[in-house]
Amino acid sequence: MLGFGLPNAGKSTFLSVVSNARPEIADYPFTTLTPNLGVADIPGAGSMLIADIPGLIEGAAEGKGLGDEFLRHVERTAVLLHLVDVTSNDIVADYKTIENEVKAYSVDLSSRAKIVVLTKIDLSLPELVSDAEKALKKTAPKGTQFFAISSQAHQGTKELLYATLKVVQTERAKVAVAVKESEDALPVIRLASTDKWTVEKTEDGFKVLGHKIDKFSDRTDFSNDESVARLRDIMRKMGITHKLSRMGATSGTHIIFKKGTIEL
Ligand SMILES: Nc1nc2c(ncn2[C@@H]2O[C@H](COP(=O)(O)OP(=O)(O)OP(=O)(O)O)[C@@H](O)[C@H]2O)c(=O)[nH]1
Ligand SMILES: [Mg+2]
Repeated sequence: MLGFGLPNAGKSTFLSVVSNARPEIADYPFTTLTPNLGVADIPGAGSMLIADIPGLIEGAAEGKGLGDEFLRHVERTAVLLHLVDVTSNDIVADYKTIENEVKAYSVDLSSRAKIVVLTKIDLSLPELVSDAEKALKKTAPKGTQFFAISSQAHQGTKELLYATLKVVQTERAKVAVAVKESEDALPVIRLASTDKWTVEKTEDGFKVLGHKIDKFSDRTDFSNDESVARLRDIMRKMGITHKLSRMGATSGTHIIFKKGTIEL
């Protein structure tokens, strides 16, 4: 399971309360600079590996803040916990900011099981917590599970752990992807191979290959601006454009697909 959210949302505090990890916690953004891992033992139910990643901000997919590179840890987790600070002035905006950044990430995570967690409820009032939950329910996809917790007061944390483990176990059974035993014997779910892509620098530009992107590029009419614009959009959404820029491609650089070439 992996917890993500805006900086200061209470991710590391949650990890410290439910697992053996002792991450740094502080009342300012970007306390966590590299991911923290912990194991949560859930009496009578099992145990679960938990990852706490640095906070994401708007523009993370383009490298803002600490960027989205830590989201790669998401690729190995069955369940995502999106933590939202209930004391924020605009909870729905916070939620949307993070969801948009995750959407812009190179791997399609839309089908990954997700639980939304309101944090720090000891600092709020029950009716405000319930209002926040109602507002988020309108925005979140149907069927999303919601929890409200206070890590500091140990309120709701146990219930959240049990529910998360249940989803982890369901996903393990359901998801038809490779499952291997990791060193500590915790099952790890791998990224579906169809979403993977590679970028290779050649003499003429950059070659882009991958099951899904090949399908899109095969359907592209390379002589039609609109069709090429659509391909560019897909490249951006899959994170390929981001990778290309990091590798030194600039506007005008040739990007070579199986059946045609475009300029970045
Ligand atoms: N009152 C209260 N404060 C909390 C709770 N959870 C976290 N905090 C406080 O919120 C602040 C941020 O907590 P962190 O756990 O460091 O937040 P984070 O999401 O890991 O932040 P980054 O690593 O910067 O992304 C700290 O001052 C915590 O003490 C809670 O349940 N109740
Ligand atoms: Mg942290």
